[in-house]
Amino acid sequence: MTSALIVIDVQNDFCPGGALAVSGGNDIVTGINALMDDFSTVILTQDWHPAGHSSFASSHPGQAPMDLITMPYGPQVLWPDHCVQGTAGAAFHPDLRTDGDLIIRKGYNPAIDSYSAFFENDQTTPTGLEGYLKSRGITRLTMVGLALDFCVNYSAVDAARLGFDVTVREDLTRAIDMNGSRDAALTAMQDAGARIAV
Ligand code: VGL
Ligand code: ZN
Repeated sequence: MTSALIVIDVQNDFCPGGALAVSGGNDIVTGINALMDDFSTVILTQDWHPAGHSSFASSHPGQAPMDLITMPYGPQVLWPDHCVQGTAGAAFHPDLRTDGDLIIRKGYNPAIDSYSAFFENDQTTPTGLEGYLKSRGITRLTMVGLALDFCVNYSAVDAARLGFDVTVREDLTRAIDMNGSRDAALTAMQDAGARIAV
């Protein structure tokens, strides 16, 4: 089986000091860099929002970050402005190796958020990653990165549903963990058939 490492959203805004900082987000960089040596295919994802994105609380008068609203495609957590295209916050962590094969950007549609590396949050608009992997004969995926309970979770669940053999290296992730979202994510990923490894 041909394998790929998928490195999710290891960007400045998800690391301490960033706009949507995940506690300990920077601690996983060294381990991820080392793990890249074990894979012939490495794919990085990058959360990449236009200014004024509909997932930002600032785009919804009267709403605050972490509020939950209903969008035409379903429930959506509202976030602080983060990973705005071309800003320092959207850049990869400066120590992250970026010599991978493919960088896939997501969340650029102003009206739809995109946690998953495979589909936007409408769960139907593809990013193209499935085709990239399948056309290259890749069947097995290892996932690491940020945040465990959002973008890693949605990516792992979608990948398992698409038939990939998925392992999440939990030690190389960190979670936002709001309202039990970390535990819920671990359950969701396992229920979808992903393996949680440390
Ligand atoms: C993410 C919230 C908003 C993530 C991205 O990378 O997990 N979370 N945008
Ligand atoms: Zn985002």
